[in-house]
Amino acid sequence: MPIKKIKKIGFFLSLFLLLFTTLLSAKTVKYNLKIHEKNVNFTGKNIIALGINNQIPAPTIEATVGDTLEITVENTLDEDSSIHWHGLLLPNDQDGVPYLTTQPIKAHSIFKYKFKARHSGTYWYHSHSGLQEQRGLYGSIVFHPKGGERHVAHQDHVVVLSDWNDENPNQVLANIKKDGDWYALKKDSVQSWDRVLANGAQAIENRLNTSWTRMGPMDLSDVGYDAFLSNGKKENALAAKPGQLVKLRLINAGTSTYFNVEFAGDPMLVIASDGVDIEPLNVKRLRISMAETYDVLVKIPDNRSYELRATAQDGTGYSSTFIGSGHKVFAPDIPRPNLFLINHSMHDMKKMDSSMKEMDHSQHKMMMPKMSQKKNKTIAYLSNYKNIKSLSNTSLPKGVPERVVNLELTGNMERYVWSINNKTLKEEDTIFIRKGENVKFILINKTMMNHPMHLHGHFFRVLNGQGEKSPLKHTVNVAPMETIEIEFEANEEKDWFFHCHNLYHMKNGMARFVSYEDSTQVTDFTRKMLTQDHWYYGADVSALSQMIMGRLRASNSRNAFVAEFDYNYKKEYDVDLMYERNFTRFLDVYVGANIERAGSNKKQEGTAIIGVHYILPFLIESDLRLDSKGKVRFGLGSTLQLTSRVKFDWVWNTNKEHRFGLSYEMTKNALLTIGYDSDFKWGAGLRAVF
Ligand SMILES: [Cu+2]
Repeated sequence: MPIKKIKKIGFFLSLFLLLFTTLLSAKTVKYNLKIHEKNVNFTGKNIIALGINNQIPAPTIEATVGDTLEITVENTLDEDSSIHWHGLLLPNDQDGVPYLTTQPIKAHSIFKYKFKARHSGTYWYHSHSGLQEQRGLYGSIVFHPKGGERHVAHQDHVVVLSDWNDENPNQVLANIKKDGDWYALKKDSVQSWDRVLANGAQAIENRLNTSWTRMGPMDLSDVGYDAFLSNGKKENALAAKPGQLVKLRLINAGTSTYFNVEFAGDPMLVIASDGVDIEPLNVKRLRISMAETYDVLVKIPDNRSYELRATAQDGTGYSSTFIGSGHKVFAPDIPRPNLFLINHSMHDMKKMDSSMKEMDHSQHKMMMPKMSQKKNKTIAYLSNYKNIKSLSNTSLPKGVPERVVNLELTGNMERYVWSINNKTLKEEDTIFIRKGENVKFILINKTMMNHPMHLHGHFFRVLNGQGEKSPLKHTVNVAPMETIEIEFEANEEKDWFFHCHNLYHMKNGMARFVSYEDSTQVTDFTRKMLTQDHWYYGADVSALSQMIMGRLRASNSRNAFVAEFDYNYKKEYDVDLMYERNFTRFLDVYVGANIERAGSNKKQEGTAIIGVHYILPFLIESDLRLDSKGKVRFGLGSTLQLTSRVKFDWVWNTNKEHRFGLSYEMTKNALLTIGYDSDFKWGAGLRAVF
């Protein structure tokens, strides 16, 4: 046989063998997941949570790239559920966003997901229905690369971080709807004036600056949690021998908590972000946003047990994993951040970063020979993306059309409504894109909170100054007042969810559909099911020695029905009934009626009223109203938080009416109050908020 022909046969034979072995090694991986109610006790109290296969977190889904996953999910709950595979590239109808991409898994029914593992890394899955994620429906995903892991370690574990509240999440949401600062007292993070003064001139200047620009004081989280968990426990132990290298796949499955992760031993080597390998970074403290994942390597130096501690960013608690054997070595305590000394302009955020100086870690090479790097530097605190570099060139295709979309992240803390370009999902639902173009999102955070923005079904590049090596991610945090640009290749089809991964922000409007423009699957029904605008109720009623007064309110994201009343024991009363429409963070317009019985003749009088509420600098609320008798009334009022439990309320108007009072919060629902009213004079009593 001529050599040429033998070569040819050899070529085809090896091609065939390659194909054959690939087919042989690519297998179908099956999982059965059963969603059910589960009794838990994280805090000493028995609570009914939600689990999968009797676990919180749910079982790890593990596969190798090329495998086909068949995951049967059985929903045993009395309500709908769903599973979203966070960070995975997969067919649109497997993405698990109920009504948008996949039908919800109805109560007491089964759904079979089937998709291929297309890329390696650490990902996770969670319910995308209601607030079920907060109740325990989350688990990890590990996809191994075909040829083995890039970084070989002696051990490989997932560490799923989460936040837990004994209170039902729907009640949590109802509370923060009443008052965005509802949990500040529980967290001991009330930003009262006594604390501002105690923090000195800089704190006073910050507060005056922010209130002049009509911003409320910022907090790092809205919810006060009862526990923080690593793999479903406050404390875990992982056995490891001295000298072992341990890979930890960190996943933040918290619904509204950022974690600062620190290891008690030498700095961690961060090797992947959101499932994608990066140029390794030595990091002492790592900030992980909701829904992000980071892979890190740690080394166990000796016969002791080293703590990996994940501290909630607001400093209200932590969970631990002790790795090794023997005596415990603790990670350092992270002091609670001083919110009074953080100024939130872009400029100052940068100053903060650079103040966390990079420290030289010269002994590092000796301690951990296998983990040493060319650049022998340790980042003291990795809290943003500027040092993260992709291993490969991530540039988008050249010479294709580019679409730029400006997205302002906006919100109204007073009403607890979150939005994009000042519109909730209900008010504006779709960002249209076209297949084949490069899409750039410019994310401009106009609020005092962080927003971890997540795009389904795509990896985007974070334009962090690393050029061709800009990292690929599926979730990017945008800090208060910060602007971040991301870009991606529009190479999918249909519709994908894009939203803030703070569950409470998403639920209150900070979300969009990113739709390929020829897609027809978003219907009126989709909109009806996904953009429900729930009504919330609140009451604030005082029973005082001289009068009874209060305010009842029913509201959704833009509308409110409000009743304000006072009544004294001379049977005089004054009632305002109003329908209020919200336009901007600062402006509401209302119409309604005033019913009054007062003065010497004690005759009841009714008038129609129309007016505006407008927020002035220093967060003073103004009220300008006209009644059907042609009378104009102008009023002002505000609340000053004097100490963490004492507040001072005042109102004044051009009818020569005024009222002021001091209230002491015994609990969030019950207050003692003392006050003066220009008509009804001094009195004291009880105030109830519910
Ligand atoms: Cu958010």
